[in-house]
Amino acid sequence: RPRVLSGIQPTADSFHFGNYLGALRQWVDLQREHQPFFFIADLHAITVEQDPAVLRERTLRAAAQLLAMGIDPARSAIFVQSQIPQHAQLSWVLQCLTGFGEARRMTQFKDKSAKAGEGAASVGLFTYPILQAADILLYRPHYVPVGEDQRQHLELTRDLAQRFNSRYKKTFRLPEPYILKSTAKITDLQDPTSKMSKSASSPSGIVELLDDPKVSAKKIRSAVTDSGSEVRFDPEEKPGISNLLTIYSSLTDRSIAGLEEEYAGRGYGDFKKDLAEVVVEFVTPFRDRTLELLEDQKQLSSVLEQGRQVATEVAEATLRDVWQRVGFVAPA
Ligand code: AQP
Repeated sequence: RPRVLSGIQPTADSFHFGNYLGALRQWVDLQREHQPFFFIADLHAITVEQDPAVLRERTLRAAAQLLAMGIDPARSAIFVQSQIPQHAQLSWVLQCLTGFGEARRMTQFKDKSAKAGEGAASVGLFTYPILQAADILLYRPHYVPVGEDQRQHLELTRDLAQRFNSRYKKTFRLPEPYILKSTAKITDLQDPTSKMSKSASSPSGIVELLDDPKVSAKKIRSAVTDSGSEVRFDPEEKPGISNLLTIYSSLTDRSIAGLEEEYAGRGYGDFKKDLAEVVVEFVTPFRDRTLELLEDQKQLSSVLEQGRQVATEVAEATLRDVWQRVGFVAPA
């Protein structure tokens, strides 16, 4: 079975609709016919300051949410990145293959460091995409399911894999991004030309899966819409309505054309009211299930331990090849 790998940062109390529709839903679907490795990216989380107790808590909440959305530990290895030391070790080798200018071109770093203010961004935030390349290449996956914002990092990953392979010996598979066009960029409910993002969106622009469902419904009902009154998919002219149509369509598996037809002549109010109900129906059981899973920390730890063991086996084998190819002397 082809391998897939992806990760998510434990940097909020809850995943949001961008994370879920852009990436996590594909994780769930892909596990049927692939061999998945899914990790909680706590090493990435500390590229910006984190409270240690909160980080620990959020890591477990992330694991519970993954299980609640249908990641099955019998099919997928779910693990915590910091428990596999090979990620940081491979990252060092890849950093030594990355040009400074090449790293500086990463747009996510440019955006985030600009926000942090002159000189305030950490070196970790700068080298983040290289750690991400290591996360991926260690497991030699075929596909990496992510949102559109990760495409450039995936390209860097492929470049580094190719560079290592040609400088030393073919070691890494060149992974393909797996980006679903329809949900590649879920946008902010209040600013529908920007992506929904935990660090950039205002509270009313972002729907969190673990929020009180009533609050989420209200956010949908007060989402910014566009001029006119026609429910029509047109991301250029109607970014707000198009984003809501995307969310509606992917939560219900109904086609956008079918939804346009259903709401023809009915105006935005009806449409948003119905979508708010769809959202409530989705998040309510998800939230209950997550909270239930969080009650049983023993079970969560055992899922993560099982994942750690599977991941370690693969990561150790890859790193052994890398160390040998780079020219490091093996211990006697
Ligand atoms: N708005 C989005 N639309 C589609 N996909 C998205 N992803 C994130 N936002 C959207 C995808 O979610 C996965 C997890 O990404 P992450 O752990 O890097 O989460 P994140 O980037 O921390 O989420 P945010 O909200 O985007 O955080 P900030 O604001 O800190 O950058 C990835 O596959 C990502 O593509």
